[in-house]
Amino acid sequence: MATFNRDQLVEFYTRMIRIRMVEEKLMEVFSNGEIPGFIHVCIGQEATPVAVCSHLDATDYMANTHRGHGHALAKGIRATDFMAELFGRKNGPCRGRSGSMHLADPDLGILGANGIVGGGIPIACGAALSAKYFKNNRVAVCFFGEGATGEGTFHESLNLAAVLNLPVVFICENNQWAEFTPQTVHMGIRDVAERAAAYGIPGVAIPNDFFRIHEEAGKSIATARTGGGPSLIEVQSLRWHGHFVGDAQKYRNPENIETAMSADCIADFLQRLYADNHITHEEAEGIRKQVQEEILSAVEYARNSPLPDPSELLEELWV
Ligand SMILES: Cc1ncc(C[n+]2csc(CCOP(=O)(O)OP(=O)(O)O)c2C)c(N)n1
Repeated sequence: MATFNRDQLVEFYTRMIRIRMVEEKLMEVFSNGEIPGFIHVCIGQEATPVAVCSHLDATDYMANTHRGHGHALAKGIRATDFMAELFGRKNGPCRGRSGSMHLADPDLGILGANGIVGGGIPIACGAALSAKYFKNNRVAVCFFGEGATGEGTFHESLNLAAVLNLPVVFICENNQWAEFTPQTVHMGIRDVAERAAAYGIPGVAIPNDFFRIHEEAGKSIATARTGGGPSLIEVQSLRWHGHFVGDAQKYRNPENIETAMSADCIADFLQRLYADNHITHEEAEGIRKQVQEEILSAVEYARNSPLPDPSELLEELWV
């Protein structure tokens, strides 16, 4: 922590708490029927997108998953644009067509969330290949779950990234559940990071701790940017909520949920800030209130935004 000043630490906290509070609000408005489609929240996993994306520029690339709200917010999407898109409104970055699971914003390097498990991994490699070809100093990061690492696309992508020495960092957010299946049932190893060895690239498994993630992501991204090639970082956590909002989790032991919620990456981060006198309880509460107001006004903005006109449906459709 010694390497960070107070303003940086406050900014990291603000970004993490923004993700959490956006998702808490989304759970509410989704349950009211205000948002179409499905939503998958990343509550309990906020440290990863914030720590990783703090090393990226807007011109760097990011591909992510169906559990992608945190990644998009961490990569820099504004709360108003984000909400407009999730509410299916015309002024969202995808003109209301993406919803939660396919949110993209190329101006911010957000190549797209993906409803296809593992679908973002080769897309990140493609972006990294373009960065290498054009020598523009950009890197690509790719977020995915441990379930995605059983897909062929994960293995093909890591192999290709390794042999082409691409500037890409693979970030596995291992929350130990793939829909309704625990990791122990579909995988013969505990640390996904071991899979990196099969492709001759570095792989590391770390806990859901902001400072550790920041450190590892910093090293991997710097290596990728300076021509050192790809690497894999696995962050081990435990999913707090159901697979999607509305999932009653009948398949899951309540003790497993309690264990998940007892390890909170944001609370841990804040405790360390308190312990080192970087922030007071009042200041932290002030940040929460400020973020809450920002989110409430983003929701109002989205509610008051226009719906797309059905006559535009086939515009920008390429087949
Ligand atoms: C190619 C593909 N296979 C199966 C599914 C169904 N599916 C949706 S999410 C999911 C589990 C994903 O688990 P993981 O990759 O660990 O991500 P998490 O949901 O835990 O973030 C599955 C199997 C899908 N959407 N796409």
